[in-house]
Amino acid sequence: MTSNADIHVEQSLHYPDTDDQKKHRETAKVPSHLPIYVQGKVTKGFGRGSSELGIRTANFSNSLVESLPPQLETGIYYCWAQVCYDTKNNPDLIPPKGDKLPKKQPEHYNCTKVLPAVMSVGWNPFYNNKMKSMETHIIHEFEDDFYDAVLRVSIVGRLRGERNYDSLQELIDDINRDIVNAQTKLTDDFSNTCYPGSFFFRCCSIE
Ligand code: ADP
Ligand code: RBF
Ligand code: MG
Repeated sequence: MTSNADIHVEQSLHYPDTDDQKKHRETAKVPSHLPIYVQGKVTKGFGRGSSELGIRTANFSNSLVESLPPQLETGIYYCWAQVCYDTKNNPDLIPPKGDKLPKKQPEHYNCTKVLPAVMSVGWNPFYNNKMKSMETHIIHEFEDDFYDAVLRVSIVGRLRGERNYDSLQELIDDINRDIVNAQTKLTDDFSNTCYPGSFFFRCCSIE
């Protein structure tokens, strides 16, 4: 069993570079403050991801967003993500079945494998939001919602800044391009150094 002592903590972390990361940082051209590791509970937003965009995004709490390091500028990022389901205190949460759940698990939790993701950090200029948000779309089909589960994200690299659009379709098209670009970026050597076992647990392997 793996320790789950810190699983509830809402936090962002920056670990020193591993030797592997040092080696690949030059070619990947990611800024020195990345990757940033963030974990926190999945909270409710405006529900627009599913109702308007058809692209759901798991939102972090306002307090977690307020505690982000200032170096993390607003924009769109490619990431690694993992969802952890508290099977003891939140039995209504239904973890995905099959090979998305590695066999070795921490006590009282079911954690998915580490999955590719895209993230938006900012004020969503298209919607002119009043609060800054941090929203992650995991590039995986989930059968069920996972509000209240713990989401862990390793923010690997920035794709672009936030934009405004003349139509909803242009926003959707850009997000779909981000998803394709993220999938390509996440195959590079640096990205592959950004899911260390210390954050995601050793039990979870890449998809
Ligand atoms: P909200 O505004 O409440 O965040 P969304 O319409 O963006 O609502 O839907 C987000 C919710 O959908 C997440 O909190 C999660 O429970 C669920 N969900 C299902 N599949 C995914 C996915 N692939 N990526 C992110 N969230 C997902
Ligand atoms: N909102 C914007 O207003 N402008 C953007 O450029 C933008 N890019 C996004 C890119 C990705 C990959 C994702 C997941 C979201 C993006 N959003 C953007 C946020 C989007 O408006 C938000 O997810 C929905 O409002 C649902 O909360
Ligand atoms: Mg959302």
